[in-house]
Amino acid sequence: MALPPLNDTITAIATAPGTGAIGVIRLSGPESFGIAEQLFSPKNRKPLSPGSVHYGSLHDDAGVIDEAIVLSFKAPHSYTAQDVIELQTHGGPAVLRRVLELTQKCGARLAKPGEFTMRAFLNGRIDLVQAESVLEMVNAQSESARRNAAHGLSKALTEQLDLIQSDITRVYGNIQAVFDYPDEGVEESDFQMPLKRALGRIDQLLATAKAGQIAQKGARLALVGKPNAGKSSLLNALLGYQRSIVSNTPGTTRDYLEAPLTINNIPITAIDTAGIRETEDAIEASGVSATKNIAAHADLSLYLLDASQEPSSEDFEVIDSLEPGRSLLVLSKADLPQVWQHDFARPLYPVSATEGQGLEDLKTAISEKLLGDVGSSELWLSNERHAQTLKQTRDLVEQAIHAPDDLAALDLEEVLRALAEITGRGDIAEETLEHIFANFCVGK
Ligand SMILES: Nc1nc2c(ncn2[C@@H]2O[C@H](COP(=O)(O)OP(=O)(O)OP(=O)(O)O)[C@@H](O)[C@H]2O)c(=O)[nH]1
Ligand SMILES: [Mg+2]
Repeated sequence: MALPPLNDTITAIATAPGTGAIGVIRLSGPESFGIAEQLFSPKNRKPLSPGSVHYGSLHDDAGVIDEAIVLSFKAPHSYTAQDVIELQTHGGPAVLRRVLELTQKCGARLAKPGEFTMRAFLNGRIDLVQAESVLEMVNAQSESARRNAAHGLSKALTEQLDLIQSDITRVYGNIQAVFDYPDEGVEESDFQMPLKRALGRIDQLLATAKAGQIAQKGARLALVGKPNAGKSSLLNALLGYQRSIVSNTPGTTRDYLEAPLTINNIPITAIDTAGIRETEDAIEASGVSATKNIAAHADLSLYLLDASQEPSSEDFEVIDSLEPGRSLLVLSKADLPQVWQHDFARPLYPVSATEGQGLEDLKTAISEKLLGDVGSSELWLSNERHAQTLKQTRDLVEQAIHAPDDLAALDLEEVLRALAEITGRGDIAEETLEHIFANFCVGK
């Protein structure tokens, strides 16, 4: 599959499907102005001039379709760096479809997903990291995801990558010089130091990858424990409303149940599960097996231990099987006297779902566990492609540090290629571009 052509005129509805107050049809390419002039009659009868707003009506042979406002942008001062027209109409699906049809009739081609942004990238107006940040911004559901996307758009990540690249380029150049003048040798300060600095920068970025992914995609939080431990009550307390049935009959929750919530700006899917126990009941048994599966795949599990009940051997067994990095121990019903003591060699968070005590501390612990110690850092690596490529880059830099000059040079060539692949400044496979832009919506 080849990339779509760059020099024809594309059209798409840029606003979300459904009914809205305003809808936007966007055109990009050499015929944009010509097409708009065929369809649009400005009230003041003046020709479209970039930088000004025109009010008037859109019409076909049969008459007026709708009132419209037209924005026009001349190349290269536009989103795509081509001539761009935005037609704003009322946001009804019928009017938008009709205008879209007419732009096609006048010669525009229906845009592919992300094609406007792809043009902006291929025309050199933005780099690939910025293009991907556009997608992140459109999809951002949480404040942290939005903040990350804004950093990407403002080139904060590109600037970090540039710093890494400049150290690598410098060392690569120094090695080349030694090939030409072998007697000189590469000084420590021209080899080890810049490479170690680059490695430090890469590691700093990679340390934020998990937090970035969670900000982008959200996290799955499983509430697990024995029957009656207070899982459904804790879910309801975190949500602030009654979502899950609570009763003092052990085994109340038999199937798992998901509910969305936000904790310290992190989008979270909380999952209430069936209490873990050996059971003869086939339905409950299948719920218990689902619970174990959910806990194994969740980003974080809260294991609840009832303050008013001695933990059982089953509790200890499950706790032993939990990864400390992906679980928190919760002392539930902390308003009741605690009838047992045990040192788990890790914190136990006391919480009362009925009284509300400990909930805020638990939320803080949840967000710290999910984000690691990078919660306060400015820039997170939120894109999986960037993280994967940067991981490979890291290994190559590490290898180069310990390699003789000729092999180090080969590693560093690879590093420079990988960095260019992230920003899209080097040769980049068409399939990679297709894959990236296929995730966009049409009109972006
Ligand atoms: N005093 C007190 N009682 C609680 C608290 N949380 C839950 N309970 C009580 O403990 C019982 C069990 O609560 P649930 O939330 O249904 O427990 P569960 O873990 O979901 O139980 P299953 O669904 O059966 O696995 C109910 O009678 C709750 O009212 C709490 O914080 N304090
Ligand atoms: Mg329950």
